[in-house]
Amino acid sequence: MALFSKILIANRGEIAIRVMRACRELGIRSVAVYSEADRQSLHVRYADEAYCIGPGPSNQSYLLGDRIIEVCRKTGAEAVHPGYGFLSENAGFARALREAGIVLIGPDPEAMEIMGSKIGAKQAVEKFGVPLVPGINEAIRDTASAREVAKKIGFPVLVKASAGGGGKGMRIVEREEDFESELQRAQSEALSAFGDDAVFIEKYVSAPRHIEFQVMADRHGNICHLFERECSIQRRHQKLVEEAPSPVMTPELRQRMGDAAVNVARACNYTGAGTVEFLVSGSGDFYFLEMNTRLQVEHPVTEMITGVDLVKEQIRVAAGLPLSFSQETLQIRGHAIELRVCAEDPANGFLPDIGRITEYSIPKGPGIRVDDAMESGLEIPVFYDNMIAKLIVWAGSRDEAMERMQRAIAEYRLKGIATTLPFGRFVMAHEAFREGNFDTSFIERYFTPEQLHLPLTEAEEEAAAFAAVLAWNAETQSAAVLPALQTANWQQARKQLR
Ligand code: MV4
Repeated sequence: MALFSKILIANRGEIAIRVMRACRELGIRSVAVYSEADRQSLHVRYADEAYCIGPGPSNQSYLLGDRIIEVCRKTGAEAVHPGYGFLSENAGFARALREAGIVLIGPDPEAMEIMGSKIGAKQAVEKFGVPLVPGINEAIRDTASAREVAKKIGFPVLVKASAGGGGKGMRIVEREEDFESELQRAQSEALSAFGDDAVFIEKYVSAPRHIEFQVMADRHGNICHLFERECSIQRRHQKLVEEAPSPVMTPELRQRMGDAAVNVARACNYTGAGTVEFLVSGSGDFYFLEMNTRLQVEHPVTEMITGVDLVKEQIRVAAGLPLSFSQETLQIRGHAIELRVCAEDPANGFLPDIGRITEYSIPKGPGIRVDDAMESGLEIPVFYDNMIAKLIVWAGSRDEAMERMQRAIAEYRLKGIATTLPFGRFVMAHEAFREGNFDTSFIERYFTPEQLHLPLTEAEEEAAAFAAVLAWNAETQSAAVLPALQTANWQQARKQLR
């Protein structure tokens, strides 16, 4: 069976380039779409052809499915890769593509719909024996009987919007007497945020870990999991550091959670790459939370430990080929950590920062991968999310991976805006992180802006100085200055160039 000859990438930034790189290696031509704000963007230049689809705001460009389908028709693209965000989990878009005879590189709209409703998802997976947080798996209609259930499972309980996800539309209810008012508030919030007032309740699991499993399924009945990612370092449901494998996983727990993840995929006839999210309590119990029916931002850590190119695999599966691996052939090798480099200021409540990047050069060397779409002089458009790059490291062990991440952060040169790089440095140096002893409350519990100013270690200082020399050299276009700096005192070079 042949793969596609042309794929349209309905996204921008680093993920668009990530997908186009896979296309290039597979001999598939890539079509970019872009907004007026992205004329200068690298994904436009990386693609074989590129078409402007509208003004900067997403709802006038990247979210316009009809316009994207029009570009497919015009260019003869046979398939669409939606990346993450934008239209990636939009069942209506998946249906429109199907009707237009264009392949979506992703699951069927039916699977997106089941998992798009948290209540529908819980009902579907329950039949497959997947563990769920104790609660009500249907929309609450009668407040009085819901209150009785809440009493039975015990306060605090969590009221969640069925149409929500990623923490949107969640309310903790600590005391029985607040139940009715909190429930009403949750319903009206859900209605205004999602146009759907369906809410359900769960027992509140305090200070859980967030561990998710990568799954992949083909159209021949094969479903595999590609192990877990630990994603507990989050702030307001925004992940900042992810790693694979999880430092608390045991082979026995991995087996049970992996089986559950495969069953979640089975429950919705899933095809392609997906992620099954679990909460893991302090006592090691795990519960299905939700399934994300797309490729995730943090997919590279899984690629690094398994050696599987998830985007190529998605493309193969979408073209009707079977998975190129089986559960038995998959193995975990080493350890990978990802840091999201976002344009926000950890010293100032992680407030988004905007502006132009005046200096930019990325770390290099063994075990380092940077997925970005950035160069010096580029401005970060205000319309989209503020992730500039993903810094991913791989090493043979978790300890070595943390040390490699520290070197990589030190070598990363990014000036003009505030980023989460110093925050990553804080995490890598923190004892609780180093020991693997943390949960979703890590940032709340341990982070204060003062801790961004830990003095540089000797190793960090040297790595930064070397990167500064290279960057300066590249900028002045003069290799002749390098020997001069090599003979000069390093202390001098550091002072001059940092
Ligand atoms: C929970 C929970 C505790 N108990 N459900 C947040 C995102 C959404 N996917 C579900 N979330 C949670 N659901 C019960 N029954 C705590 C969270 C939660 C959380 C989950 C994963 C990662 C970070 C989190 C941060 C705060 C709360």
